[in-house]
Amino acid sequence: MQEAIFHFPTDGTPVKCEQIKSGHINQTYLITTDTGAKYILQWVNQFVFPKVDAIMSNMAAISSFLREHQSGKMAMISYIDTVEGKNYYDDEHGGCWRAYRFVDNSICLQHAETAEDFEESARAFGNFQYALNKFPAETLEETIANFHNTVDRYRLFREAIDSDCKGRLAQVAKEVAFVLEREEKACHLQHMRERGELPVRATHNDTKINNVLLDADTHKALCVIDLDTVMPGLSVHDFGDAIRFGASTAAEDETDLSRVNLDLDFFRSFARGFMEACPSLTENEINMLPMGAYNMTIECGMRFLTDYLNGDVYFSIDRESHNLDRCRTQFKLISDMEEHWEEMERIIAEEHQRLENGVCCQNS
Ligand code: GN1
Ligand code: MG
Repeated sequence: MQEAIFHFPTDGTPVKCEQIKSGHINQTYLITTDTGAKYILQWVNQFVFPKVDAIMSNMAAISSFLREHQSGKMAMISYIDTVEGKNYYDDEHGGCWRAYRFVDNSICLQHAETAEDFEESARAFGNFQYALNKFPAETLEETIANFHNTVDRYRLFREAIDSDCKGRLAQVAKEVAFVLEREEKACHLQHMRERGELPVRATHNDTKINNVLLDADTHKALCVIDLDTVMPGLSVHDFGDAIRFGASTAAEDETDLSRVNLDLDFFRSFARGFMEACPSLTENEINMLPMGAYNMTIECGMRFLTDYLNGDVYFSIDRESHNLDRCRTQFKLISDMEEHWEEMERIIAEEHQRLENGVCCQNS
């Protein structure tokens, strides 16, 4: 890391480096120089992201599109070129590094403390989605193949069950059955996508609240970050992943499952912010927002369980049962969603209606 930062042109000499503990894949550091300038330096996990060039070129295409088409609504992170003139530094020991200037006075929340903050993050992701409405999604590379293809996630899950390489299968029979029983509903959106019933768009695909930077004083969104998984996808997945993470009443790795529920007020706040900021959503997309939340939650739980069976090779862990704990919170959320399904649908319908009424009033 010390070697890596010196490949980037910084204002002053780097004197301090602190790790930012956020995210399960890459490693992120805050670097401060002797002049007080701050930078974010990131090590990219090439096991997860073997196509670093594809990530960087997707990002370049999106930034230039947004610069041209968006009237300065939201900033974009722009990476700094290395002193060698490349957009990342390859340390030749299997590590890729990139850097950007720290966004002044910004904060990144690990969970929303208020419904207002959550709604603001929804507006940020909704804006991002709307700004990319006319972007030719098919020109983006898939940085991770079949990332949110739930049918393929089931295939990988079954492979992990069949090989049971760590001998952990017997211990998770209940969780395995939970996933298998819900296959049809879990794959519903993928099937709609294949039938052309949902538009394939340029989407973010990792819409946790900690992927939005907020102004430290006003809590207004400044920009959306972590664009590694921007690729062709479904807007309902962007909605759903944010709900999965942000509308849960407990942390993703909470072990006391009685504390894990879907907060319906947060669900409403996010739906309001997202729909308001993204008027390009089609009727089908709006109707499928609850399904987006269901889909991302079961898929993510299945991914944690798959990784647990595979011996924790994908998500970083702090304890042996970490991925198992994470998968259990997702399944608890799913049970809660099943119980409140009609309410979730009603909230979306109400928020949609509210928006339509608002638009009518503005037009008349
Ligand atoms: C990973 O690293 P992070 O926290 O941004 C994962 C997401 C999961 C998330 C679960 C590339 O994101 O898909 O939803 O963990 N990212 C990748 O918290 O797999
Ligand atoms: Mg991420």
